[in-house]
Amino acid sequence: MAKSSFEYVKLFERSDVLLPQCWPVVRIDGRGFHRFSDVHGFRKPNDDRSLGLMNKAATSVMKDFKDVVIAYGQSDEYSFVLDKKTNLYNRRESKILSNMVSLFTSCFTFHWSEFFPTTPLKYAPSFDGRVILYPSKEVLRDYLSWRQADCHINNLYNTVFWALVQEGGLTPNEAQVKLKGTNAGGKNEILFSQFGVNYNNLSQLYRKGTVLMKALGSNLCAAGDGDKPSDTILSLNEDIIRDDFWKAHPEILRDEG
Ligand code: DGT
Ligand code: MG
Ligand code: MG
Ligand code: MG
Repeated sequence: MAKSSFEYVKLFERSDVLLPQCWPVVRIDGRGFHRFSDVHGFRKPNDDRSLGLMNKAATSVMKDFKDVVIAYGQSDEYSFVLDKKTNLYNRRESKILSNMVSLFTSCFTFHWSEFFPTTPLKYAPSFDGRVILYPSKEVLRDYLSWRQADCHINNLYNTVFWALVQEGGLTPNEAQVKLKGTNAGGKNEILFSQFGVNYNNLSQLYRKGTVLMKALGSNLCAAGDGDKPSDTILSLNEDIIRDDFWKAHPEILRDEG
């Protein structure tokens, strides 16, 4: 068939093929979730319903996009690490990114009422997304460590902050002033001496975030429900900063050639 005289417009498109030999990481983050969490009455500092819904949406994304080798989530964000050799959409960045963000967002909305049965959605949530390429296992691990350290820092702050406000009777402003300049030890001390809370005994879900990985015949508890074993996604709340996790799962970032 002859080409139309309009075909030339395709020349205006640009290639956005991701570099080879690198691990693509897709990170999505809730847009304006400060407001979204307020409007929908999220519990402070952590709401198990929203964390559960985030994990559900991420699990769905991982089941659909089989080249995701590991995912890490906390708060309103999730990072999906694709296999270094992925050929998903011929490594076209905008195809990969837009499809993953779109599926995540629709799953978040689709499963909303399972996690928030008594809270109707008041407006349509959305997520931003970016792709970052990491050229080595070391930098990729540092990326994931950065996100998990962020989870810990924010969670410790939020846990003390809301204890001071909800149980200590301080105004948000007073709590902020009290915490200004305190280090981790200082915050732990306030939690322990004033509220009898040992931070290290709080749920790992809050302190460590969530790691999703493929089951690979493992008999650990699975997030899957009646799926083929190959489809089963494991949900863990482990430390991924130290070497132990990566020594136990060398297959995740296998790096031959
Ligand atoms: P953005 O990402 O630039 O569009 O703006 P935000 O507002 O989404 O900011 P971000 O992503 O830095 O921070 C996440 C917000 O989501 C933060 O204000 C706290 C809120 N959030 C996330 N998870 C929870 C939760 O479990 N409980 C409550 N109360 N809030 C949460
Ligand atoms: Mg953001
Ligand atoms: Mg956000
Ligand atoms: Mg965020």
